[in-house]
Amino acid sequence: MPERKKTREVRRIIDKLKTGYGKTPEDASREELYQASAACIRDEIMELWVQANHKIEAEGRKILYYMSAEFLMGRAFVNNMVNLGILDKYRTAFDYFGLELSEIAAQEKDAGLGNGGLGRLAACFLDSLATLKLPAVGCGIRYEYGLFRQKIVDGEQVELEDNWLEDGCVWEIEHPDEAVEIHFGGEVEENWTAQGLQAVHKNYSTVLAVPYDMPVVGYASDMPVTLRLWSARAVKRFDMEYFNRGDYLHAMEEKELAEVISKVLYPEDNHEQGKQLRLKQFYFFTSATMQYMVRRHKELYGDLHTLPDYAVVQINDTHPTLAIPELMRILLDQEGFHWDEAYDIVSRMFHYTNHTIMNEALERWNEQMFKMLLPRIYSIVQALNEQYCRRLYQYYPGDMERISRMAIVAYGEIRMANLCVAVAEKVNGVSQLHGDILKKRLFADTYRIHPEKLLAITNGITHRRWLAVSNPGLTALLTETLGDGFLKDYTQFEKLMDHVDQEAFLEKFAAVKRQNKKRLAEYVYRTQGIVIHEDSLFDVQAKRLHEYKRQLMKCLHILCLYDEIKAHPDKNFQPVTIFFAAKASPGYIRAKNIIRLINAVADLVNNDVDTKDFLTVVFIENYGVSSAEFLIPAADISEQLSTAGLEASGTSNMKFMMNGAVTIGTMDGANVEISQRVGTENIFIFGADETEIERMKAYQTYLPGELYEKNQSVRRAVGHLIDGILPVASPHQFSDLYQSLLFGKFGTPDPYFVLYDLPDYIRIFEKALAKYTEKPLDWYQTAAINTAKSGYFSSDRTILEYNDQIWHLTPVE
Ligand code: 26W
Repeated sequence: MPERKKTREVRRIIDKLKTGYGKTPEDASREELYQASAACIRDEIMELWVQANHKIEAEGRKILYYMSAEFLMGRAFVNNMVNLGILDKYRTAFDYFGLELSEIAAQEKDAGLGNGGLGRLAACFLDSLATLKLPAVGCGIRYEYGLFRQKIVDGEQVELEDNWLEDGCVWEIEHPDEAVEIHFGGEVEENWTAQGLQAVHKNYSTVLAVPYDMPVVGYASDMPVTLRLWSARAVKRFDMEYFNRGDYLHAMEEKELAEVISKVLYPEDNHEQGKQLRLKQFYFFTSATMQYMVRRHKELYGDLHTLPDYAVVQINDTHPTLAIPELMRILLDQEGFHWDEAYDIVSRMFHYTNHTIMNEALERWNEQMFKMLLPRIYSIVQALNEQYCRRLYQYYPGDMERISRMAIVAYGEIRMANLCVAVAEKVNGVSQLHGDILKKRLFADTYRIHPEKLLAITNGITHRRWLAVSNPGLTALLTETLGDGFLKDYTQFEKLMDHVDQEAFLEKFAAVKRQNKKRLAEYVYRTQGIVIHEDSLFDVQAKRLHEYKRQLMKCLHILCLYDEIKAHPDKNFQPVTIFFAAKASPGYIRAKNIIRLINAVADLVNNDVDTKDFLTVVFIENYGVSSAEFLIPAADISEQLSTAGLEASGTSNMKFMMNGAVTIGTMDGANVEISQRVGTENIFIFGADETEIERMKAYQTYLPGELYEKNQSVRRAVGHLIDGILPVASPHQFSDLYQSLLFGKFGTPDPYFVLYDLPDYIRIFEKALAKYTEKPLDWYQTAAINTAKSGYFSSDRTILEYNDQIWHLTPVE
């Protein structure tokens, strides 16, 4: 038995258990041990947090308001310990109690307050802001329910509630004293006064916004930033008048109606529905944030004319756009500013990041609904629109078509991207290719007038969470090889290039990968009861389910492999395990059917005696930050299959690369930049590029029917969708997918070009597989080069670029 020392951490945890839970370590549950130790860690953070905020205020620093409808934070426990540099101390403490750190960490529920890339990016940014000591506050909604939990039942996705606050959240601090009022509905009365036209908002209903603050600790930094999430609360918790009359239901009604606003995250990604409750959510948190920003500035500096010197707002996609007219409203109606004066302030504070060019994702609100719900904001948006169109007329005299295309309000709709582009000082895309597409397509009309407004800042990921927390094995190897400087300084990843020619190093690199594959296999067995071959090649596609991401193409590829193996029953193939992890939006019928297909394909190949030794397909349930932490470090191949031009950046591509997976991908989003950095010999690029796709669209030269006729293996694979070979109850289950590939919709062929790219994908996969099988050392060299070149994709680099080009904050030392 090793000697067990009663360290400072052990004593603190015992103390917390006693004071907080009335328990001793012997009778405490794991949940209570988690709560108590998290509370100890929180105490350490509080010291830093209080000091940092004090310093920012005392020194009069400019701060960033990073506004986002989503923050996909995941768990904070291990991440906080890594960033504070106290992980080993607590590991030793858990040793003392005879517990594994991972068991305790698993007690925490993921903060899953986001759908996918956009929400996770916001979380990575906060880590980097804190690490770089830039003063910032993330502002969003404290959804009571995060993104649904996913179960697969009989091959189909079933959505369960994600009650992440069930056991409370140790990291958040409620500030009821800082609650603000949010006003909905009613009408606007305009009166002429000595000061000019005054708008008065009347007969509105009020909801309270109560802030909850969470510290986000940076790596080796004494300056945590704040994540401020707003929760909706009724003004009257309970209507006594109704209650006294015995009308109990009515007494609760108002409360329920108010609190539904922050009840649940919309499970939509890259698809906008224009629902009224969603508009309420967005006005709710933008209004609360603007009121908070104005109040804070007045308290600290008195005069609102200096606001742009002390505050800058980044709008994460269009969801927080209402912050713009809301700040106008506050300045005009509450602070007595004239329009021009107010506009001058507002026009110097906002910057907008676009994350998608998909038409169906662009936010537009029905004008009537908008006017009913937000009458005062509506009149301000109208005025902004008039001013903007008048300005446009000077640049494009008489070109009414172009002006109505650029207008904020037109055809009974309010277009949020146009509002952002009209008012924001900078508008950025999230990869170089995406930035180019914004300039030449989506915002081309603006680019011609204001070329300096548009820029591209390539996304990044925090290498603390996506390496130090999720891949301790590789982190240890890098630390042993390079020292631990790379955790703070992303440029040091590059030093790994000096080692990628050494066989001994590559052996160690491979051993780490094997270890991570073993860990994933255990996870899959523990959570889903599935046994996988640990020494097969691990091929992973993990991302939201969307047609443009082409999980369907990967399914067809598996069916091709299946046919190939069946055709050669005596041949030996390299065993491959193919992992899918994806949530589909509950209303996205075709996406859900693709999940059904993946599971049918899995049933087919996993149970066929000829194929099951060579081919395994696994659908990982409930993809989220925590499952990604198991999945990504174990991948040999990273699948990035989007139709060129449609994935704005992608960020999982960066996470996989950093963890030593080799990418198979199209020339899309940040894949382009990954390929430039690793060199074409260290990535497997396939398929049509963006120009080729555009050409096919313009000249209508994509003829899937012909490709289908020409290519025998493609024909066979596509045929399997309807030939009854797949084990599903209805023979028509996948007819819709079959139709979509061959005939598209309304006479336009499949806009995702699946059958166009499939043959090239089959070819490149074979090439990758051959390298893995025949030249393992070369393979691991390629994998290590991917890690070595991944420093550029640290969100530290991204944040430094935002700061240089947009925010101009100074670090707090
Ligand atoms: C429901 C409406 C809606 C529309 C768009 C919800 C969410 C969105 C997001 C903008 C979708 C999204 O997450 N986009 C992804 O953003 C990532 C971070 O920049 C990029 O890496 C991905 O390529 C992009 O799809």
